Amino acid sequence: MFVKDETQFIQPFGVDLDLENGIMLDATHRLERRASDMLGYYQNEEALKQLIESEGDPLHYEVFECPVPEEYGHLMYCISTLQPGRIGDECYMTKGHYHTVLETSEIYLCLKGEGFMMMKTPEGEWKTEKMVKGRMVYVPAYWAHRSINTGDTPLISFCVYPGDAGHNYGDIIEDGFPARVFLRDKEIIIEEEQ
Ligand code: PAN
Ligand code: ZN
Repeated sequence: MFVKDETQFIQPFGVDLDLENGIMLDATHRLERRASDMLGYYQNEEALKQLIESEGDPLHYEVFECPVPEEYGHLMYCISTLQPGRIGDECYMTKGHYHTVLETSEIYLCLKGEGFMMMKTPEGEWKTEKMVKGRMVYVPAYWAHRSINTGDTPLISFCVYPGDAGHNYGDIIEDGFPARVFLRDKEIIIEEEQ
């Protein structure tokens, strides 16, 4: 048999995407992150708590996925839709993560909206890449990544990464990223942490 142990044999399939609204129509998994899931991530925690109280814990971002074996050789893919808004004057962002298997990369194709991909290495080097409709960002192996929405519409991306990559959120909860993105007087400001 030509099939190896570490990689399941599955049937080919197709998936319909609503590119306008950032929805994967046949998605079997929809991961939802609300404002309360973001406690501890923003600089102005008080502003986040106020938002949760006054707006009833609004949706922050969602990820649509189809099940593919989480194994070497397969490719995970998803649509990630990040709402627009500010906590204080810090732009809405995803939690961000390293891949558990650090030597795995990811492609983000931006379908709508605008913002940044914030990336950092375990040694603290950091880099931002502009995300805008039609632009692709390559997140190389070893780089933690977080999307940030600087616009006033949802930031929608299609992502592809190795099936065995996994997600490590713990290191970001502990150390954060070296820089944050703010919108002040309509100007985007990328500020390094002290
Ligand atoms: C993406 C992200 C998605 C949500 O699918 O998981 O945009 O962001 P957080 O994982 O930071 O909450 C990806 O990078 N997968 O590897
Ligand atoms: Zn990733």
